[in-house]
Parts: sequence; structure tokens; C-alpha cells
Amino acid sequence: AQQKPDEALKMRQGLFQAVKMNFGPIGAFAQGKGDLPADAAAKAENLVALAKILPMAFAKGTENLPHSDTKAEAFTSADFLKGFTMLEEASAKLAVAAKAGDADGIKAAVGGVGKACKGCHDNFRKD
Ligand code: ASC
Repeated sequence: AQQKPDEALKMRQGLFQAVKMNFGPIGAFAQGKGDLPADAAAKAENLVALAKILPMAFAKGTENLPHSDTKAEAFTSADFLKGFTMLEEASAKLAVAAKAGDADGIKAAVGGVGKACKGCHDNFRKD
């Protein structure tokens, strides 16, 4: 069945909520604002999975969801989908560092994940 607009928006927002929940504690650690979560590697793997799922939340037919924070340009820009690939690759690096318990590697990889987040927000998220 076709997704209703409110359902499509809830799925999209829920996926980003999950990104926040999985990245937030690791990002805080990288900023010296918290301990490294014991399950950091699992969280990083979740980010990889979320980066793969997210493009589905921007499928054809979801260009004009009421109350969406996504700019129209996102749906006509190749850079938009590339952002999810960047997120996936940076998250995979984060998972490798987290599995190795490599704090410096984690901090470096967090920079890459944050860059992927920020790139899309700057270009494709409404203020
Ligand atoms: C976060 C968060 C973002 C990114 C971004 C990185 O923790 O909520 O949107 O990192 O701030 O620059």
C-alpha cells in the first residue's frame, strides 16, 4: 500500500532520531563531554545500517511532505544521495575504530560522520 504523507514523514524523522541516538553519545565522547559508550561499535554499525535505509525515506513521491524540514533541492541533487554514502563510509570507519578500542581513531572517524551530517544539513535542511 502507498504510504500516507504523515507516515512517510514519521518514518523519515524516526530514522534521523535513531541516527541521533546512535551517534550522539559517541559524538559527545569525541568532544570530551562523556564516556565512550560500551556499545560504541554496535552504535556505529547501526549508523551504517541507517545510512543505507535513509535514502528509502526520500523515495519518489515524498518530495512534498507537509511539515518536512527537507528543502525541495534535495530531490534534484546528486549530492544529496552522496551524503548518505558519505555517512555510511564514515560510520564504517567509526565501527572499525570502535571495535579496536582506538580512542584517537574514534575521534577522527567522528569528525567524518559529523561532516556528513553537517554537509547535508547546510545544503538540504530548512532553517
Ligand atoms: C551531531 C549532530 C549533528 C552533527 C553536526 C556535526 O552530533 O546532532 O547534526 O553532529 O553537528 O557538525
